[in-house]
This record gives sequence, C-alpha cells and structure tokens, in this order.
Amino acid sequence: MLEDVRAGLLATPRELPPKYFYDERGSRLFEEITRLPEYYLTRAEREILLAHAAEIVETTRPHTLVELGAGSAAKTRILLAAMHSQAAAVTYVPVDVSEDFLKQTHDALEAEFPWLRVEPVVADMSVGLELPPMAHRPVLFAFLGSTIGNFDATGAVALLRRIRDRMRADDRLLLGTDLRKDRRTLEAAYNDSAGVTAEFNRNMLYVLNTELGADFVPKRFEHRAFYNQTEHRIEMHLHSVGAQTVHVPGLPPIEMRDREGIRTELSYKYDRRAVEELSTAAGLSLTHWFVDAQSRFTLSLLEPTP
Ligand code: SAH
Ligand code: AVI
Repeated sequence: MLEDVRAGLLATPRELPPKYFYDERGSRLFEEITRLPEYYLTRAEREILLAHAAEIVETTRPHTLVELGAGSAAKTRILLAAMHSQAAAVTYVPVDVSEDFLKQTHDALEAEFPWLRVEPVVADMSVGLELPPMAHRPVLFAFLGSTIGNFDATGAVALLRRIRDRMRADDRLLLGTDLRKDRRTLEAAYNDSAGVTAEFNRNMLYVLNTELGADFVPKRFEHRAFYNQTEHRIEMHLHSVGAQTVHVPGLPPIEMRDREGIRTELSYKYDRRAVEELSTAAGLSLTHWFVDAQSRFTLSLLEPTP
C-alpha cells in the first residue's frame, strides 16, 4: 500500500487508487450510494438482470459463478436464483479486495441459500487473479456495477485478459458497463444532494490515516466530481482547502497548494463500440447486449474468441 501511495501522491497530478475506498465504512458508504435517487447505475443494472437472468443462464448453463468485485452481492442473488432453477447445486466464488464485505456476503448468502456453496477469495484483481480449482463447470464470470470503468484502457484490457485466461470455451463473462449520456445525469450521480458520495470520496483519507498512520484532516478536503467528455469518464478528486502539509510515515512531507487536487477515481462510460473494442483487445467476443428501458446501462455477454 505504501508504494502505491508513494507513487500516487508524489506524481503530478496526484492520484490514489480507488481500491482504497473500501474498508468497512467505505463499503457501507458504497451500499448507501447504490440506494441514492441520483445513482441510477445499480437500479438500471438490477432491472436488466431481472429481465434477462433466465436467458443469460439458459445460454451459459453454468454451475459456478465467479464474481469480481462482488461487494454485498445484492444483485447477484438474481443470477444465483436463476442458476439454481437449472442446476441443483451451485458454487459461488465472490472475489473482492474488501475482506469485510466478503465475510458479510459469505455469511448472508449461506444463510439465505442452503443449496449454495460459497468460496470467497480475497484478492486484488488489478494485480492477479488466483482462483480455486473449479470442479463444477461451465463457469459464468460476472463483473458487474461498471467496476471495469474504474480502470483505464490499459488496465481494463489487462484485467479482462486475466479473466479470459481463466475461461474455457463454454465459459462466459457477463460484464456491466455504464453508458455515455448527458452530462447532467452523469454529474448528478456523482454529486448527490445528501453528500454520501463526498463522504465516500473522503473515506480514502481515513483509510490512509488508519492503515499508514497518515495525518490527513478529511474536512480540509473538498469532493469534486465532473464528466470529462473528451475521455468519456467521470473523474473524482479531493481538493485541498487552503495550503497544507500532510505527513505519511515513510514519505517526504506532502505540500498541498490551495485547491490542489488528488484524483481518487476514474469512472469510464461506454457505448457498444467501446465495449466491443475493449473485449476484442482482450480476446473476447460479444454475443448478447442487454440494455435497460431508459438506455442508461448495459450488460454484455462475452465468450472467449476461439
Ligand atoms: N459488484 C457490486 C459492488 C461494486 S463496488 C455492485 O455492482 O454493486 C466495487 C467493488 O469492487 C467493491 O466491493 C470493492 O471492494 C471491489 N474492488 C475494487 N477494487 C478492487 C480490486 N482491485 N480488486 C478486487 N476488488 C476490488
Ligand atoms: C464501483 N464503481 C463502479 C462506482 C462508480 O460508479 O464508479 C464507485 C462510485 N464512485 C462514486 N460513486 C460510486
């Protein structure tokens, strides 16, 4: 972690990787975001899953579901239930960097679905994807919530390729991506009126204080989120309120100028061509493209290109 933080905070402009949002509090704040009126992404994706889970499962006939960045697996239950209607026993492998999130997900799902085997994996998928041997195939890989959008083009292709390398010919990948749309809707989703996204953004500073003994004063950083239309991405930043010096043990003092920013997250938005380009570069081919009624979000079903 210190090496990531060193590289990011000493870079120009400064940046920090979004995986550090997700300690226990960050994971809870993200769950709150998914219920905000402005944050349409989760609701739109749920709508698509409700409409198409049966078809997705029918075309794949999976016995195992591997989910990257599973979080609380709230929407995943729709897929798991659809899988159970076609297979007596189902294995679920949630992969997440947040151990707290995974533990809760594991306990809740086992209590809810007695027919489900849950094999959680704590892993940083941006570094590697070590998975347990999968005895029950085919496997449906799921990468929901537009979390792929938090990776730049190089990182996204590398990650999809890592998944592709774990797939056999009859496995499939279900990929959730947020669609390009008007700036107002996009910016509102990342600037909610209740201020939850701002608190989620600042949570990274609490994480750095706890994990590294840093002395960030979170209230001296302002949340900024805007749509960068040229790059088709939302950018989240934390802006220094006044000039200040931050200490992170092991690093030289970080001198922040008034209003200087730290970029904490990119959230890329796609269209069909962008998803196809990304997939092709990773050795995957698009077979199905599902969209919600308002064309806000999309689920793509991908197969390994032979
Ligand atoms: N899939 C859920 C959660 C999305 S939030 C949904 O659609 O609502 C993003 C999730 O990805 C969080 O649970 C976070 O802990 C996880 N995550 C973020 N970066 C990660 C990384 N590098 N490796 C593994 N998990 C990561
Ligand atoms: C997890 N990820 C896809 C979310 C997003 O929309 O980029 C995280 C998030 N950031 C602010 N609000 C939600």
